[in-house]
Amino acid sequence: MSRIIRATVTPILISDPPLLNVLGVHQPYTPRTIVEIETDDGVTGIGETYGDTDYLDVARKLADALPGRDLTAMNGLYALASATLSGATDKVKEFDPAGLRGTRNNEKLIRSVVSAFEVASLDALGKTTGLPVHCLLGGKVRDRVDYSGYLFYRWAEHPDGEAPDDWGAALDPDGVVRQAQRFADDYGFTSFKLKGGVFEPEQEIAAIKALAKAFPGYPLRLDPNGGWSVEASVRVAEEVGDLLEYMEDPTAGVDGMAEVRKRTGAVLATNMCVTTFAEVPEAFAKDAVQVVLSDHHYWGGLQATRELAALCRTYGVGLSMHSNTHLGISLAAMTHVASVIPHLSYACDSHRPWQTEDVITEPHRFVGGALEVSDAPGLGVELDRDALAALHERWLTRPDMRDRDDVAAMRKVHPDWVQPSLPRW
Ligand code: GKR
Ligand code: MG
Repeated sequence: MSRIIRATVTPILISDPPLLNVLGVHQPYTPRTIVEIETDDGVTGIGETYGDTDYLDVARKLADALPGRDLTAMNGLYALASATLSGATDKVKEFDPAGLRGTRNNEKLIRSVVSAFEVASLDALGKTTGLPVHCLLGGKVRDRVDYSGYLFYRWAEHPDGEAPDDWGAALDPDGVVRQAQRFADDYGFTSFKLKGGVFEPEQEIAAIKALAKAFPGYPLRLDPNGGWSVEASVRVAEEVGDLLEYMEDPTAGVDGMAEVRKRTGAVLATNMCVTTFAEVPEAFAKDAVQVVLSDHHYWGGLQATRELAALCRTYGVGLSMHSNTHLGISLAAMTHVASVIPHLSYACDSHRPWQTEDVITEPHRFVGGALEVSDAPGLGVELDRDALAALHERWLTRPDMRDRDDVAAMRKVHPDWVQPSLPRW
């Protein structure tokens, strides 16, 4: 039995384009946490999760508690992390400053941290046994995992010119179609999700119509992060419902979602009103969501994602996959878990094409809009230590970017900007 001799937590800042959403705009750098777990066999496993200060604090405490434990004791990680947190419960109210991922509570914070340690443990266990992570999860049911091209309204550059890229602006239907075309040309995506909630619904309806015209038959999704009232959601469903494979969080809250469903019959997906196990019963009973977007980070890891999948399957609810700004370790974990869940029948989301940096030696490349599922031991990716050191150095020198704050970033351009209360429209 392998024992953990050391766990290391490294905070990093990765560059991020000025992507717009209902709350504001992404900052030029966004925090992530990289976890390494070393065993007495001389093996190191790696994991990745959110990097905002509250996550980092819990991750550091959990890392300190790990040496001496059995590598396979992954089911005990949540209890261990909870124990390290006791007494600090007030602090975590603020743990999701972006406010785009639903409930904020201790459980979700702990699960988000635990996920990186579970993934690192599985990576180490896979390297120890010579088995890929998907085998440790019962074996893949597909060799390739489809991803959707994740389109964003965006500015050409950040106000201070930091973290530049060559994508240009996308602020109208033509810009969105141009962006989708580049995604299709470069990565072969055959479905698209547009992050909405940025402009009035009518403008976003026009963008969806333009996408449908430019890419006939492609599955499309629109996600305003709960930015619309029930009335606005019904209007959007009437206008473009038949062009969308699902509407993602058109409105905030289970009751609003249930009403939109009742009035339109539209397929509704969420990564906002069902993000913890406690939220499942009410939402399913009210028929508020027909597709849950899993996310192994905040659901608590790869095994927890399978538990969610079983619940959804039991209640006839579909499963898709949510993403947030992330790098290749998370993408590898997402791909392994997506490969083992038979009824994950939608293309997964990934922000990864927006990131120009990575902490793995061979960053993934989407081909035909998909990634091959690796059969190499563990996750099948290697840590690039030079890159990790450089991104950590940035974290050290930029304390102003250590917590994601889309509202503050927007205020740099629009000084009067305050966090919009939802619904915006
Ligand atoms: O990156 O701006 C963003 C997204 O809005 C992200 O924060 C969301 O959590 O991608 C997410 C979503 O699907 O809601
Ligand atoms: Mg969403």
